[in-house]
Amino acid sequence: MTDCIFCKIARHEIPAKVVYEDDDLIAFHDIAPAAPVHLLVIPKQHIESLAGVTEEHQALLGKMLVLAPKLAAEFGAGNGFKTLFNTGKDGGQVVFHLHMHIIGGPRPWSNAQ
Ligand code: DGP
Repeated sequence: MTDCIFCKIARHEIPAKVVYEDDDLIAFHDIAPAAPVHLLVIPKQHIESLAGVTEEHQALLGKMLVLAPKLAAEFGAGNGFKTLFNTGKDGGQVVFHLHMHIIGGPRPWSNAQ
């Protein structure tokens, strides 16, 4: 999906503050952070949302989850963080490329996200 903003970030066609990258995943700072630490982890492969995953994506999703505590600790949220997948319009999803939010860091910050 060439018009997808996160696909463009994954292809380095538009800038992002990238914090991690491998063959399958890329992680970068959220443009509108909801907490001192707010990272997004996305698969490079275009998957619309968690509602679009199948058994073939199990390893990819596991890889995203295993990465979360490592990035959280590295970027200052080692004392606690939330992982969040907004899924679908009613789930508050705005960008329709699967992404995992990592939100945390020293309080106070709002739980609204
Ligand atoms: P949501 O689809 O509601 O789960 O959240 C999408 C998130 O993506 C939102 O927190 C803002 C972030 N975002 C949207 N566009 C960009 C962008 O171009 N660059 C970066 N770094 N983040 C973005």
